[in-house]
Amino acid sequence: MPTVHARPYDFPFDPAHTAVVMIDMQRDFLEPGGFGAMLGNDVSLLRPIVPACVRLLALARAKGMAVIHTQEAHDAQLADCPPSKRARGALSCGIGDPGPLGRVLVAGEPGAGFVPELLPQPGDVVLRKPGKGAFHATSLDAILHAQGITHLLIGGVTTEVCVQSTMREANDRGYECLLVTDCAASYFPQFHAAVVEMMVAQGGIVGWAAPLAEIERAFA
Ligand code: C5J
Repeated sequence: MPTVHARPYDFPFDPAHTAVVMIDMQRDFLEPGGFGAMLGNDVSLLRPIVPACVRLLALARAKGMAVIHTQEAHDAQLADCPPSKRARGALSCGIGDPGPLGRVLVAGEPGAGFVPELLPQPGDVVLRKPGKGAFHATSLDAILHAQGITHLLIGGVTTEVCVQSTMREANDRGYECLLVTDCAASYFPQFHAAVVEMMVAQGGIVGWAAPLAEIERAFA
């Protein structure tokens, strides 16, 4: 069985029961003119992880692991967007408003789409989610159960928001989770680093963490 030399200790996993969960690698978070930029962030800080994410997805497909892409987006009527979420930040151009990448964070609009390097491929699961955690108001738990998935390799953006929320939700549901550290990023590098420490502290209270090279090495 492949075993990742991870923090806080080794992480063995069976690829047949493991999914790579790629969180919200959408234009709305990575490109100028999207939701992340509307919030005042320097979106260029997220792009450096794209090549590693491409490698992680290629490895997953080559080794028979399930691939799940999550997508934070709302329906056109914003019926699944709590008013509190829409109001947050008091943005002049916020969720549902027309922006340079189409209506902000709305499914089917250009901004809600994935960055071109990470487009879903046949066989991948695409999971739209209205919240930050990927288990909230979605069928993710049922999808994972149906496929016999017990272990998750998690990447995406942003580390301290949707990635962290999802990893905590997954941990509480009994999944063994490893955060792929160089496949996740934040607009705040110090938050990324802090989340990694939080996850692995106290004997891996939320899970494990390792860079992609250690996952590749586990298969070597
Ligand atoms: C945020 C996310 N940051 N995908 N979403 O609003 O982390």
